[in-house]
Amino acid sequence: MMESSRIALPIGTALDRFIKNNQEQFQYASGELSQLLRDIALASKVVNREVNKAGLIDIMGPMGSMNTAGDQQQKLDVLANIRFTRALTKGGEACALISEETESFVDLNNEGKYVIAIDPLDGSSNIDVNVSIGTIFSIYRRKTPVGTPIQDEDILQKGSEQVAAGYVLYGSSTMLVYTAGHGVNGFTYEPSLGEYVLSHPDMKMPEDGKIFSVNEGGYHTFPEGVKKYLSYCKEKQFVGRYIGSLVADFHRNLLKGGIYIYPASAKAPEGKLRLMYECNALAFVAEQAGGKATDGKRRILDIQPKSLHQRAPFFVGSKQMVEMAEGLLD
Ligand code: AHM
Ligand code: MG
Repeated sequence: MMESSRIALPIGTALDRFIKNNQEQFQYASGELSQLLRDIALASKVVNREVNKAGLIDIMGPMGSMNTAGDQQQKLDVLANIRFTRALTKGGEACALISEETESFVDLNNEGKYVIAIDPLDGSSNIDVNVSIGTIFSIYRRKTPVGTPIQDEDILQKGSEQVAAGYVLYGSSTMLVYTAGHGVNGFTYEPSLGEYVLSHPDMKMPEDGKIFSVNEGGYHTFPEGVKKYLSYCKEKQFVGRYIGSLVADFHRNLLKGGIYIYPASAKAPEGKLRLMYECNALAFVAEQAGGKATDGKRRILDIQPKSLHQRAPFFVGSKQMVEMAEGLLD
């Protein structure tokens, strides 16, 4: 049979149209995954509107409650969680949600075939100070038959089993970047149209780069290998850039070439970032763009999660930079 040749869609194509046109690239081309991506995009538009109003109305500041990781919840964290949960529940394609904001997974008690892991609003320390923040999402196919109780094997899947993943960056413009395992595409939100439009087709991370992004406040507690790598970056007079919003730091390095590091430390032996809803999605995007992601010893996507809120040291970015860092770790 003759292979049909795909015509690349032009810059400016609306996200909906792009998803529809690429539907048969999904492993299980049924339209449900496309609908899930559309639900996520829709919820992100609502969150974007709220993020943009944050300085104007009284939705800023701490809630006075803590999330499961012990962080103080911000009103916008909570709002974003509500928006995404509502959109994904209504759609019916997702049967379970794993979120940074809830202790155990949420069973949606439906016939959905997909499991979603989401950090609805990452970079909480930047919410109040008008600095970029993001949403991170991973989509998995459930393993056990629909109609039976959800099991650990549906929830605790390795990153390599993601069928799609991505992020939304609420920055100087709002962008949605995702992969379904066939490269990475970036869409910029056009507020007057209310649409995400293709602005960054087939994104590739530069093989090598000069930007290193790490919170050096904990330097004295970092493993020796990380200290050595940071010395190397400084000897080479690389550029230090750290926003403290994972999505924003990752996105800049994806475009310009760089490495983001959140290492293990004496204080946090497993690092800070959460494997299931922070690291895995960005590791998938990085690899699909030609980059690399490791915990220092293992490929992030190969780590078998044992719990929902498990943490992992995270080294992600341009392939050569990550390999160089890895080579110096014990
Ligand atoms: P959060 O989920 O509480 O927002 O924490 C995750 C964030 C990342 O966005 C960011 O890269 C990192 O924490 C910054 O941590 P630190 O302030 O320790 O540098
Ligand atoms: Mg987070």
